[in-house]
Amino acid sequence: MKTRAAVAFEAKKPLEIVELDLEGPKAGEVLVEIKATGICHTDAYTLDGFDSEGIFPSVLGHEGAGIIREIGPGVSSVKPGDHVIPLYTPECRQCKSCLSQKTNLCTAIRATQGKGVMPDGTSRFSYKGKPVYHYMGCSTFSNFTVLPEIAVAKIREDAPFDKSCYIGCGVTTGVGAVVNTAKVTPGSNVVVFGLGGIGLNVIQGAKMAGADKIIGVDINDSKEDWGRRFGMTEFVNPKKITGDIVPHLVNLTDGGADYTFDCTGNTTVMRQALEACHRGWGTSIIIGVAESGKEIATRPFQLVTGRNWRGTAFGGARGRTDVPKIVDWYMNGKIQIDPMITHVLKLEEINKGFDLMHEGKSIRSVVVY
Ligand code: NAD
Ligand code: AHE
Ligand code: ZN
Repeated sequence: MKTRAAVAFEAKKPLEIVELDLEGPKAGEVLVEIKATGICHTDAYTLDGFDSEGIFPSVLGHEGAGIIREIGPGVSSVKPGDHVIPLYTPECRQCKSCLSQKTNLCTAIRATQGKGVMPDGTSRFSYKGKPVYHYMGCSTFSNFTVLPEIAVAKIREDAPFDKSCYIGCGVTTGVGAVVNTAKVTPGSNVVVFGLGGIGLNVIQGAKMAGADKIIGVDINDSKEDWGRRFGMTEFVNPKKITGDIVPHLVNLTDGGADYTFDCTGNTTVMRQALEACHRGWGTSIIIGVAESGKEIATRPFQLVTGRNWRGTAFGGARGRTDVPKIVDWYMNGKIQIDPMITHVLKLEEINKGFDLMHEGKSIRSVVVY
């Protein structure tokens, strides 16, 4: 079949809207009609050539929602007509990682996913007879996409696609980092670095978890109002304070934060986030994805004296199990999504979504097919 898609032909070039050929689902795979997709900073990072797994030409996008239109042989957990959210972190429930119950990082198809192909080693997308690669196993910047059955979460049918797509990455990552990874306890002091599409969800997760102080840190002053809307109690612009941000935050939190979250992808910020943690128990969670080749550093003494440094992917969520619950949280009003979707675009306008993100003018842009 044919599908309209925004293709990344080369790094650092705008996406091009073209008609691709799409092969139907093979055994264990499903064809999904994508109804809406968010644009996450990770898409921009890959398009900008910062991803060590970046492959071109490819169909980016990993924050979508849609409807199953066809199933391949052997598929039993979903059927045509089901509403689904594609999962870049699948849940096979059979691999060592899934069975361990210690991580959400299913390994069933991770190797082929990182190479831009389906589990059989081939791409379903092509353009003028040449393969176009998948991205993060999702490729939601295409109106139709093929996914392994283990990489879709079936969700309730009354959830609007143009909002629920955000649960495919940003919402789950931010809220999940708080509740699944950090397990923030009531009364905690929390510092969130980077108040974008992820950081604001960390803030709303921290508020939900009953955190006391929720301090937001961003170099863009316009993010202060955004943070306060979701529960931030104090705002710090590191460019506007005198001296170093770390002692400033340590002072604000009576000796250091119980939990800090990096939602910037900047390795200098990651160090600040760790060092702003309380001696003896503070935990810093890395969410941001750093550019290829970048490394983190700190004095080992920071860890010797009891600070913990951890990371999280997809908020520690087990997709097929947890995503439908997060959709319920949204539908029941436990978490907010609507105000964070600042821009709704047509596929033809997708590059504008990247520009708005880089200019700091959007929280989330959503493309509706
Ligand atoms: P975004 O562009 O919406 O937000 C980033 C925010 O960080 C902006 O508000 C920006 O002003 C702020 N910022 C940038 N540099 C800063 C600095 N030095 N100090 C303080 N604030 C700074 O991006 P997003 O979609 O929220 O994504 C944030 C990060 O999370 C990205 O690195 C993205 O790749 C990553 N991410 C990781 C996961 C995961 O599973 N681990 C999932 C989604 C996104
Ligand atoms: N491909 C990169 C790593 C990118 C990365 O860490 N991705 C996160 C999700 S970001 C979503 O917006 C993730 O899920 N990581 C775990 C995994 O298995 O990829 C690189 O450095 O090569
Ligand atoms: Zn993402």
